[in-house]
Amino acid sequence: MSASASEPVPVPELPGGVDPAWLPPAVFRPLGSRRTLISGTGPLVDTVHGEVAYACARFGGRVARGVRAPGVSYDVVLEVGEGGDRDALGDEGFALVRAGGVTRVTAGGQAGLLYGLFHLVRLGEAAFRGERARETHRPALALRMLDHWDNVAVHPVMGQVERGYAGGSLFWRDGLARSTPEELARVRWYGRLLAACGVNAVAVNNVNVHEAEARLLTDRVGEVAAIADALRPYGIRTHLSVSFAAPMGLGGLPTADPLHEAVTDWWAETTGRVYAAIPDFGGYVVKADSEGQPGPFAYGRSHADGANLLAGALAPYGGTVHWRAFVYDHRQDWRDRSTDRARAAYDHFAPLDGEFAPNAVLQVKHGPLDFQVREPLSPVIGAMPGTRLAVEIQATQEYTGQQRHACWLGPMWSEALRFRPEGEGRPSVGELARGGGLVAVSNAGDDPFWTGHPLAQANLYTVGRLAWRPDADPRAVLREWIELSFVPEETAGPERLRGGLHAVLDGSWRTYEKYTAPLGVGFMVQPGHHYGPSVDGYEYSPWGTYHFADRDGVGVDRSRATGTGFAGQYAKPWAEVYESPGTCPDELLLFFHHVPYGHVLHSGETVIQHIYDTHFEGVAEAEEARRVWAGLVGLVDPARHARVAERYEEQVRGAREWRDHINTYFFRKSGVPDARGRRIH
Ligand code: GCW
Repeated sequence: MSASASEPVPVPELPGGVDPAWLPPAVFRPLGSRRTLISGTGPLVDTVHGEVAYACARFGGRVARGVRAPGVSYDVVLEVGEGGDRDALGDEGFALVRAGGVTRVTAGGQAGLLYGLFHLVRLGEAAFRGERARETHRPALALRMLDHWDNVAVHPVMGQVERGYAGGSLFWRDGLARSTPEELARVRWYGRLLAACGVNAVAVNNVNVHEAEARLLTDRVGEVAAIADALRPYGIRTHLSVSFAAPMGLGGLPTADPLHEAVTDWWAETTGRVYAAIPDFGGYVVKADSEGQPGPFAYGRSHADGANLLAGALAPYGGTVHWRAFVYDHRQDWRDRSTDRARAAYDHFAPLDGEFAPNAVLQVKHGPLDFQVREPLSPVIGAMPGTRLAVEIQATQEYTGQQRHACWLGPMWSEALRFRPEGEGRPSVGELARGGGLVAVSNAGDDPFWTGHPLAQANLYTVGRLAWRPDADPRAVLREWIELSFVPEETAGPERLRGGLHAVLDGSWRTYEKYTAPLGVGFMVQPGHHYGPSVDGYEYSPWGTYHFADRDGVGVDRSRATGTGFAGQYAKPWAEVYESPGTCPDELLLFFHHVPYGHVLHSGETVIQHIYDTHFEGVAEAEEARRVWAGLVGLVDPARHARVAERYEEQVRGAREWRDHINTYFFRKSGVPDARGRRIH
């Protein structure tokens, strides 16, 4: 499982041509040019030892393990603490202090030492200057997870990675687990990147479980074990998505009824075998009764019955089931105005509060619909105080430009995590997620830049850092990412480089919002692949995502008074804020209300003029970002620069297409001309 005690675990070699992302060797110079003493035992301490040895080999420093050599002084001490420290810091926390010329990281446990090491890397020279009063760091959320929607075999429609925009899977290739030394080194490198931003769990296969994925649970579990071996040195536990119907498909039982004894037994035995192969296995992720996946409804059982079945099988081993709340009717009749997809998760799950087992986590998408560029918070998150909740966000940019457009989602996720479902003075979403954690759908793949668009690496990094501290300032997180990835050492023009990167990324989410579907109404994308505009693409479809535009107005009436009643799923004050167009925030107006084009927003503009203005602005901002990026040539690694430059061409083209579709559509519907007389087609 791991190297024997006190042996450094070597840093994996980055396969040729692969971008080092936020761990270019130069970030290790400050640490690697000093003398470090490491004390503590265990596999993650061995990893830390390997990291420091790697840094020292490059930059001339020295590392010793265990006891201080007589007469030698150290600049850095990395130690796993004893007694009180352990309790106060938890396994993943650490304290940092600098006194008398020594920088000391005291961790509560092995994992804390790993996070303390990467904290020093982030601080760079600043970690080794002057004095520093003792500060403690502990993750706010115990579970910081990435879900991979990776198919084992290439799916005829979804390809190797469902909603993947970064090439193939890091774990699977054409039906098999990746297994060459180079491929496994890449998986380890992925684990290294994740540990450096604080992620500690990965689910390795798609929640839509096809035949090949299903068998990972049984006869193919060895392939999962090999991935787990590669991720373990970086403190990452491996999880598996499973099919609720596995007892039938794999076990040959006539039923998957969660209350049937044979089914319980099958899960217990199967889970025992998984743990025999992977002793620190994290648990299961389940998409049940959702978009065609099997689930407990077929047996007249509740989702608590379903989740508790798997929780029961995992409990003896300390595993967790992540049960997704993404349950809705995807065969809706668009003529049926009584059904509202936004209501579905709350309607299904809120009544089950308190019924889930202690090791069951309900995994809730942050918005009530589906990862649109703008949604209100899912009302489920404030409504289940007796349930462990995980908040699910989407790093893969399914609806936010598919990693062809630069769209840094930090501010959006931060807004969701800082939102207070019961108003001021009550807990934030970040606090409510303490029981379950933060889960992001990964945006990484086997692309040389990991994420297709090199700037999309910022999203992956931000996931980990916000999971560690949900109330962190997202811009500070972006700054960290920029410093590590682009300015690890004094380069020519670092200020211009920093400024340019902030200029193109800080506001990129709002830019994307401006040129796509307006005022929270969502979708308007091309069906199936979801890239590019198609205003009515989903309007007469069974998917429940409508905008109801006609000649008079647009938007979905979700008020209690006259609409679907969705606004009533919120606690006060939000139920009242969202209920009326007079108090509803502009950016969510069309999510909650159907209003005439002449409706005046809080901004003072009419809805129709807002649509025109934001679409022209959004394109101008995309063009400006392309120009700023072009000006950074020579300051950025040429391959990265070229890839991003190429993506900006597509972003500007795409933004113009969005602008022209949306503006023309609403001009034709409303007949209202642009007050500024610009050309609308
Ligand atoms: O956003 C939708 C995607 C599906 C995905 C589903 C889900 C994995 O279009 O591709 O399926 O959400 O979250 O389960």
